[in-house]
Amino acid sequence: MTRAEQSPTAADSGASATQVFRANQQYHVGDGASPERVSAVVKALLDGVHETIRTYEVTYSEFQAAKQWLIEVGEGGEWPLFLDVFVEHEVEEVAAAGQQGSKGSILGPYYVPDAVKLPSVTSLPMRADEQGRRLVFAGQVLDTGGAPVAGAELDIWHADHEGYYSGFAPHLPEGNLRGVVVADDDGRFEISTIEPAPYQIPTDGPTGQLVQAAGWHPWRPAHLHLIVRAPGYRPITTQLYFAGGNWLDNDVAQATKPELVLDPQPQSDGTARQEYDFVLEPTSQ
Ligand code: MBD
Ligand code: FE
Repeated sequence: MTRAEQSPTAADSGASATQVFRANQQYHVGDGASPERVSAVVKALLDGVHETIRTYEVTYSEFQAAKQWLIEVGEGGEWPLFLDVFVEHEVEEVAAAGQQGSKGSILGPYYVPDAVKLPSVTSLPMRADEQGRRLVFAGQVLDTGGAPVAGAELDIWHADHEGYYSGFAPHLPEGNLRGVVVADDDGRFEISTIEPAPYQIPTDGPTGQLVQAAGWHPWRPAHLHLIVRAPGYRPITTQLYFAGGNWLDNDVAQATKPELVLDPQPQSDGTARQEYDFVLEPTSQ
């Protein structure tokens, strides 16, 4: 196969993102919110739509084109992609208000639960010829009082050297560059992997078409995803970026924060090393 034939399409990643979301989500339409809250939130959302239509004198053909686009986002399975790129950062900011411990960021559409469990000093699963600069990511998980969190889990996943995620690109082996690393009794970990490339929203699907039609760019800066968790602590979902990388200052998903930028230092063995500690906040009292 040529590289072009192997390249994942928007449909590959969109359909799998929707399947993964439906398999994992614990929420159901109609659960939880009171009629008063549903009414208030949905009315505010619709008020915004109506106001936009009046302000921009939106035409019938634009209205019908929008309807067509919305149908295609659903059929292409791109609602997780679209919502995580353009909306999730705001939900994360509201959720994080008043929380202590390490900074978080958005989950995104490419998390797959139940990755392989790995010891505290480990390499992520990768291909024999995996490309990219070698990265050693090491540190300690502490609580807000400064005590180590023994056995904390670092659920880590990231894109490869071309910006593709395993599970959402048919040419990649299942579980590639994904793992649940279990910290040692001092909360310490040392993870060997490769540096990912920036992520590009697929240009052949409806989200990419919108981005192009609006003259925006489709890029996220290179990033590692992590969920750091331990019983009795609030889990931290976060992303870590790389100093000097492209798109750091204009992430299409608006999910960067200064505290989340790494600067791995080149070592004599050719790897780059980064120390980073996580701080977890206790859930109760
Ligand atoms: C990603 O890799 C990602 O992390 C987010 C938040 C959205 C789209 C692709
Ligand atoms: Fe990502």
